[in-house]
Amino acid sequence: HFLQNVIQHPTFKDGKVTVNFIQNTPALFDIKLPQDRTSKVVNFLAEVIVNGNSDVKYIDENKVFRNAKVPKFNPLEAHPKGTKDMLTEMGPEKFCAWLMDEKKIHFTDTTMRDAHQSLLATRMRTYDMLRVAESYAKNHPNTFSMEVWGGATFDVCMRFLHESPWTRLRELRKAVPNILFQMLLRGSNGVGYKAYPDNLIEKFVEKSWENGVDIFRIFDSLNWVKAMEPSINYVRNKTGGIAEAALSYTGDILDVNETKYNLKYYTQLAKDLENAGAHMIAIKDMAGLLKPYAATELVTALKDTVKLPIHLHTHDTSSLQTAMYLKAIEAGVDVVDVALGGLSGLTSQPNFNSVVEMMKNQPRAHEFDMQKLNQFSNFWEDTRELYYPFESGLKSGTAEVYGHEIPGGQYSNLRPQATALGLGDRFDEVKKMYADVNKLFGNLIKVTPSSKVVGDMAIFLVTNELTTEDVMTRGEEISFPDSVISFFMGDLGQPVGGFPKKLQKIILKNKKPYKNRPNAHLAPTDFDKEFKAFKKKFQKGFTRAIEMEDFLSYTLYPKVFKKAHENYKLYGNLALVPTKHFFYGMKLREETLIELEPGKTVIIRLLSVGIPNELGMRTVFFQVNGENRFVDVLDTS
Ligand code: 3PY
Ligand code: ZN
Repeated sequence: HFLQNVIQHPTFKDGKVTVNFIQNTPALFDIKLPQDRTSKVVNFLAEVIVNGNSDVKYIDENKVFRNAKVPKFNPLEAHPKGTKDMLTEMGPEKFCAWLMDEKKIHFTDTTMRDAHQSLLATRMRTYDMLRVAESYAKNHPNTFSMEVWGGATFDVCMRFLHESPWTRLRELRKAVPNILFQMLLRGSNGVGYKAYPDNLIEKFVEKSWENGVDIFRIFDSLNWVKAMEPSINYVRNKTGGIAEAALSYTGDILDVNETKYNLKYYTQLAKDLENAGAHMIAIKDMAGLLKPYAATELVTALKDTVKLPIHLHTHDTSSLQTAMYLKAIEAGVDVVDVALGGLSGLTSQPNFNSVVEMMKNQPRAHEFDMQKLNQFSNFWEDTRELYYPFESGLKSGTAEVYGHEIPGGQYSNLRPQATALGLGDRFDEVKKMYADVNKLFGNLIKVTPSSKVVGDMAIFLVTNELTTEDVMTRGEEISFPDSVISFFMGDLGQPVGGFPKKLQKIILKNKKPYKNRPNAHLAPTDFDKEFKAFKKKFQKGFTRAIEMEDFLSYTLYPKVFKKAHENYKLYGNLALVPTKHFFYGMKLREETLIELEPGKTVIIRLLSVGIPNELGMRTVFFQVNGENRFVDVLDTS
């Protein structure tokens, strides 16, 4: 807008600009923002039509999208009772006791969180989720839980989709009041990549519960119980929800040479988490390394060790994980994580629809209306097409995962990260280096954020043509990535068995590492003072009262929040724009329907796009609810 003021100014047009032009022309800063919601959204569409959505790096002009059909449901009928109602009635302890008594296998649907995080770089928009949420809740109220929040969705939602994660949660909760909602919480790292002050995590947990989260899957990227304990306590003390503590699985317990992450290690960890107050235990197999026969051993041993329900999570990167589920179900696991067919498999979770079929007519079968469940799979299969630029490129299952151990949620991110750095053709080397770095670092639990440290180091070494031997022999001369230095300082906590001492010295040079909780080094958030300052700074752009939730988004991701806020002021609530038009703009004579609020819909039709004038401006003509409108946009190509 500033630029538009400059190029439209008579002095500029007449070519009489002097060095003091900007300084002496306050009118340039008189930025007129469109005030009404319709103008804002029209401006956004015009921008994407002319310049594209900057998040979309490649467009297939011939792509034809199918219309994803929402399975039928009755909007006037009340929601059938589900697990959320049961938790409200029973409270967490009784609810967990009920679950352990259940003979049938239960299912968590990860479609709206981990599935798209792992297949589509977390780009699934609230718009598509809300299209089916109510229908799903009414058709399949016997689903144990839906994972809809946390992990990478929190920041990606603001960063790339220009949405508020809190609004997403609230809207979904309204559409699904009957089924438990689940989130992934990175313990002391919240939904971020570093440690945060304890009282900030406490507030975050409290607000997540208030806005709709019921089950908190809490993990630590190094399986450090000390880092999970506070979050377990916050869930117990500040919410009526379920504290599900996760043991992140790595290696292979059946390998006789495995001395670190063996069965004894995991059973002890589960015991420690039970003692720390967990209501449930999750086996978090983030890379899909748990093999079928290992699952028999692990689930049986955990069932013998703790008196809590066991919830199993995996990624089907190897394509073996349905077999693994079969073994785990036979061994008595209580709940398994699955994704609706159209967003399942590969780096995502095993196929919900097929696992239900696998169990049919068996003692632990759980009845689902398969025709309906398959319609939901089809909905996601069709909707997924809209996200084609974000597909990871993995075409089939790969046994390579047992070597590199890259988590499913990281895989779909690592390739674009490597491509952006010019390593697109060298992804094989990156994967191999990932395994080498893990070995160099002493064989870590690798899950966000420790997995990011390993990934950063792998990319760094490949980019700089270095090997792990070079690190050991001439590491003094190397400036390592910040995330790696911070990790060896102790900023993510202490790994199992400690840091390799010699390497730690090489990486830290003269810095002194520490061993206590990273949070002990952080000043608590001063909510009174900081929230006040935040309100003062940001209230102006909001059309509603600013909330603690906004402050939490800002505190976790200040830069991302600021940008999202600027964007909001310019374009309003972009979560309302249909996905096709959000990512790809509109074609001539195409129409889009935007429901600004229930009962207030605008129909926008693209009439024409002018050629650039001498200043590079293009005029985009629309018909908005029958009236002509035009918007001038600077063509930046
Ligand atoms: C996340 O932390 O986002 C994960 O999905 C870890 O597996
Ligand atoms: Zn996962």
